[in-house]
Amino acid sequence: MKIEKITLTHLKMPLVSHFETSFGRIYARDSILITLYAEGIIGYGECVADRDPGYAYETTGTAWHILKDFILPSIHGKDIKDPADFRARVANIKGHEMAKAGVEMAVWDLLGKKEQKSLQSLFGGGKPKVAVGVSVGLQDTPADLLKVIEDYLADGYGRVKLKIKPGRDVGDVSAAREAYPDLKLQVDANSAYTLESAKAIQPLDDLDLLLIEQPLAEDDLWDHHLLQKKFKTPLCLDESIISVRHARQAIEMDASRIINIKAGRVGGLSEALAIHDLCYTANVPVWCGGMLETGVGRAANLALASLKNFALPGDISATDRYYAQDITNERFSLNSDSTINVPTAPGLGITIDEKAVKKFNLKKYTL
Ligand code: OSB
Ligand code: MG
Repeated sequence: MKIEKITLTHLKMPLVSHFETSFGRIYARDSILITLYAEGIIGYGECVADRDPGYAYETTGTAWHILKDFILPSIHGKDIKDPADFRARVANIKGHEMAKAGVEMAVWDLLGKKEQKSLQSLFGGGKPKVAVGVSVGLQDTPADLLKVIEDYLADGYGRVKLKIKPGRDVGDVSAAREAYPDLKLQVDANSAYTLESAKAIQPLDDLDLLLIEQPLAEDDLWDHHLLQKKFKTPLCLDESIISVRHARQAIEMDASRIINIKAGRVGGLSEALAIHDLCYTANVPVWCGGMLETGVGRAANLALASLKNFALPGDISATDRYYAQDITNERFSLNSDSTINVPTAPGLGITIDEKAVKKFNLKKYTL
C-alpha cells in the first residue's frame, strides 16, 4: 500500500459534560485525526494524546511534532505492507506511543479495506457485541455523584467506574456502594497516591470493588507489588503498562492482577493484541480502556474488545455519553444488556463526516 498523501487534523470537540480526573477537568477533547491515502483507499486513525500532559507525557503538541518531523517522513511515498511493516519503520523512534498508535490504526484501516475484512475479523475476535461500562468523573459533591450514577444506570450501563483522588475517595465510593449494593463498581486513581498516602484508601478493600486502577505512579511497578500485598481487591494497571514487556513484568511481580489495555498507550493495536495474548496465557483478565475517543478510536476499541480474553466490561460508552456531534457518520449506541455492537464493515467500519471535521478543526497539515 503506497502511502501517497497524509493529512493530520488537530481537532477540538466539546464534551456533553465535563470530565474530571485526579489530574484535572476538561470541557472539550483535543485529538489528532490521521488520514492516509494509498492507491485509491483512505485509512483513518486517531491519536489519543490529550492537550495537557496530565495522563501521560504525550500531548497533541508533542504528537504533532513527532508525527510531522519523524513518523510521516518515514512512511510517505513508501510501500507499507501491513501494520508490522509500519512498526518496523518507526522502531528507532523512542517512546511517543500515542503518536505511533494513531498512524498504526490508519494502516490497519487501509489493510482491512484492501482485504475487505473488518478489523474484528483481522484480529480474530468473535463476539458480535461487547460488554461495556461508563467511566464517571469526579463531581463537585457526593450528592452530584449519586445523581450522575443514577442517570447512567437509567441509560442502561451495567458497570460503573469512579474516578478518585486524595480526599475524594472512600467517602464518595462508600456513598455509591451504599446506594447501589449490587452494582459492578471499580475505581481509577490515575496515579494520584503514593505507598504512604494510599493508606487512606485501605477501606476501599471492603467495598466489593471489581478492581482498583492505577493507584500509584506510572513508572512504578514495584510499589504496586507492595501495595497489592495489602489489598484483597485486584489492582489493575493502566498508565504503567506501555508494552507487552511491562505487562509481563507486572504480572510476574504481582503488581497487576487485571490489565487495562489501551492501544494508544502501548504504541498501537498490534502491541495491544500481543498483551491480550500474553494475559490469556497467564490467566490474567483484561478489559479495554478508553480515552474519550471520537468514533474513529471507538470503532477500533470495539474490534479489540471483541477478543476472547476481554473478560471485564470496557470503558467504551455510547457516543452520546461523550459527544453531541461526532466526526463519524456512525454513532454507537448502548444495547439494553449494556453492550455495544462491534462494527462489521471493512477496516474500522466507519465513515467520516467531513463537515464535522471542518467544524472542529484547529489546525491541518498535509504531506
Ligand atoms: O484513566 O482510564 C483513564 C479518559 C482519559 C484519560 C484517561 C482515562 C480516561 C477514562 C475515560 O477513564 C474512559 C472513556 O470513557 O473513554
Ligand atoms: Mg485509567
